[in-house]
Amino acid sequence: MKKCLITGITGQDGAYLAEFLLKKGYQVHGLKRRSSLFNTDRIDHLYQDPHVEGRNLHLHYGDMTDSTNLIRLIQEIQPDEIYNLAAMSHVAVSFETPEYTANADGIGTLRILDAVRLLGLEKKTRIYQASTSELYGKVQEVPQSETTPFYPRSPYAVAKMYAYWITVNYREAYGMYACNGILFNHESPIRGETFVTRKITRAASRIALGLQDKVYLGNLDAKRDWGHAKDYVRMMWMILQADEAEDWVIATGKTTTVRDFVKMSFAQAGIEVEFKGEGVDEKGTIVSCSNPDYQVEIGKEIVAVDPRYFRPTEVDLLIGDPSKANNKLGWTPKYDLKDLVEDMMQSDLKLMKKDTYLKDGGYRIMNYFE
Ligand code: NDP
Ligand code: GDR
Repeated sequence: MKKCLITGITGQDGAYLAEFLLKKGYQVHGLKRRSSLFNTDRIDHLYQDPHVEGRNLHLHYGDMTDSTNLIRLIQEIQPDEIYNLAAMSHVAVSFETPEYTANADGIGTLRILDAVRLLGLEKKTRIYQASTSELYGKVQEVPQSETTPFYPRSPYAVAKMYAYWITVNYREAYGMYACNGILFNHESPIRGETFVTRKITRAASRIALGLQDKVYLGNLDAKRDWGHAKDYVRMMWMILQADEAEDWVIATGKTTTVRDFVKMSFAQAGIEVEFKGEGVDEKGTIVSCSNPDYQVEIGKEIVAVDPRYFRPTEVDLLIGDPSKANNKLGWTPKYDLKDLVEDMMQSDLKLMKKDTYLKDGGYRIMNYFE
């Protein structure tokens, strides 16, 4: 039985990857942080009672900023594969916490690589590093591939750039099987609520259900290559099964503006939204609603721009070229953007409906929409 360690198992990708690897028959070990509240929502359905013999999911307390913890865990587990997914992954927040982001996302990766080397596991343990399309930053070339130069535009991207190169360096210096997956944005119903896609699908659901009036967004012109997280975690595993350790771009090859993502999301609820105005004065209003379940007001302004969501330096356009992964590993995504939006909207409409029951029952509902 193969053993793997997933850092960031409580995050979006960690949860899907854990499920995927358990189905493949792996013994899965996950690193979770101590938190004052339960933080395992995304993997609770995979939980196995620790009193039961022969379980395959094991959670360990730890942190990417704690070398001794990582060394001890890797020594105990002796993993065949490590998926290093843990990171302070929010680009805007990295401008607020640059030093911590460098420590967790940059030096954290070094800690994993060096633990494997120190423990003499260079020939046994394969390492996947969660690299990102944010490395491309300011547009140098379109579409972006494995050979496109990097130009990071945030403390997050700069930290991930260190992580990218230290992974390449340990591969070349010590012959380790260590790979970067340069993944473009991937989303899902369990995407963190403060990333733009989930913020939009939650808001569209809440507005349709009469729980929220409006959503404030930042740069509506930003273009992203959005895929489904389920397709991308499959590729993480495929990367570590390849004969040679290499770096790979994973993307859909299509790009869409934030504005169009808003329209597509509302359309899933039968609501047509039109945008008018320029820059910070741009507004989105409801033009029509074909779904009798939703009592929305035609002409109501439901999207506005709030400059506080603008970033000091922005990444305007991301569009990936996944040809290498298509040709060499046979990877193609199963979900397109329409499927993704449908999946997220169906899930959020169901989830937000719970709040209507709470509201009707007199309970105060959460009203924090960062
Ligand atoms: P999430 O933000 O959903 O999850 C991040 C995970 O890292 C969580 O489990 C979080 O724990 C954990 N974590 C954060 N800081 C630490 C720390 N100091 N020590 C230990 N664990 C920590 O991210 P995603 O699942 O979306 O992304 C996974 C990885 O892939 C990240 O490295 C991200 O930067 C990268 N990436 C993501 C892309 C995307 O579009 N989703 C695209 C390209 C790269 P907790 O739950 O306690 O907060
Ligand atoms: P990104 O994702 O920065 O690409 O990083 P995010 O969803 O945060 O932003 C995408 C684009 O939308 C614009 N935007 C807004 N973003 C947020 N969060 N909130 C808003 O209100 C808003 N309005 C407009 C942003 O300016 C940006 O242009 C994600 C993360 O998962 C990273 O960890 C990962 O490395 C990259 O994707 C690939």
